[in-house]
Amino acid sequence: MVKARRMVSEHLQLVDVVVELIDARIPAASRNPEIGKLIGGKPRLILLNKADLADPVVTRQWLDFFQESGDTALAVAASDSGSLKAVPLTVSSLAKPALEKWQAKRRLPRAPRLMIVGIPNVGKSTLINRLVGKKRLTVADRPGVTRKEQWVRLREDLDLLDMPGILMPRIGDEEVGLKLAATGAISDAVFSIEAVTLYLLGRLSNLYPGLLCKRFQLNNLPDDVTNLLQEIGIRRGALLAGGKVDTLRAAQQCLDEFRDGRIGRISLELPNR
Ligand SMILES: Nc1nc2c(ncn2[C@@H]2O[C@H](COP(=O)(O)OP(=O)(O)OP(=O)(O)O)[C@@H](O)[C@H]2O)c(=O)[nH]1
Ligand SMILES: [Mg+2]
Repeated sequence: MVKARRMVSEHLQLVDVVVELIDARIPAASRNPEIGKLIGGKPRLILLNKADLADPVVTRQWLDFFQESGDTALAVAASDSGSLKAVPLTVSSLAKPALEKWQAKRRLPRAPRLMIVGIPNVGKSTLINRLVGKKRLTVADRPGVTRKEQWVRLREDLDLLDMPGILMPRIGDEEVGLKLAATGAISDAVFSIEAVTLYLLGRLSNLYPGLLCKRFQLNNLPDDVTNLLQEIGIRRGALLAGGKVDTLRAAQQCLDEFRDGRIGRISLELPNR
């Protein structure tokens, strides 16, 4: 992590704009609290990625929140090129002051340079692949796949530096850790699958009870999450010999359905809460 941080600060001087990729479902937990300090006065574009999986109403609230804080933010789905249309233009406009300074000094124009930073599994490689227009980097549904940085000529008017999945948020707060585990940003080995799913079910019971009932065909929600997981296990046929619910299998199933967006478009965090 220290090495990754050093890499960011060493490359920072090479770029005009930092694109901070965060997860639209957990915009606070998926940010590194030190990012501001790390990039200093460098212009920054915040991309709320995986917006296709997040609650559009809540994403709108987050965009307003960032705008009110003086940040430039866009909601995107790196997997969908159409949603990325505004990115190059926004990067160029953020890079403009730096490029004007450059041109005044050297009398030569140059393309804006950008760097993407974000936590593991947030979609950095997917974003680059889409921007470049063809598959070039390994994308995997597993944190920590990218190991080495590399330059990518995105197009004539944009140069991009790919960085490894670098900035982990501080997981001193257990709830932050559980949110990151639920969305797949940290390895399933850190928290038990059951603990993550029970946390998730608690959150969904509060925020999206209707979606839960619909997905798992429940008339009403059981009064606690352990019972809810039992119900889900029965409905999904996650049973042990003898008919008892296999809670691990039920939990994994439920988590997979959440991560794939099958329960619905869900945001686990609201601004200012
Ligand atoms: N639904 C959805 N899935 C996405 C989106 N962006 C990325 N993914 C998926 O998220 C997973 C991780 O994407 P990567 O691009 O490998 O993430 P990364 O940030 O490069 O990950 P590391 O290299 O491990 O740090 C993959 O399964 C992608 O298909 C998105 O906008 N929407
Ligand atoms: Mg990657």
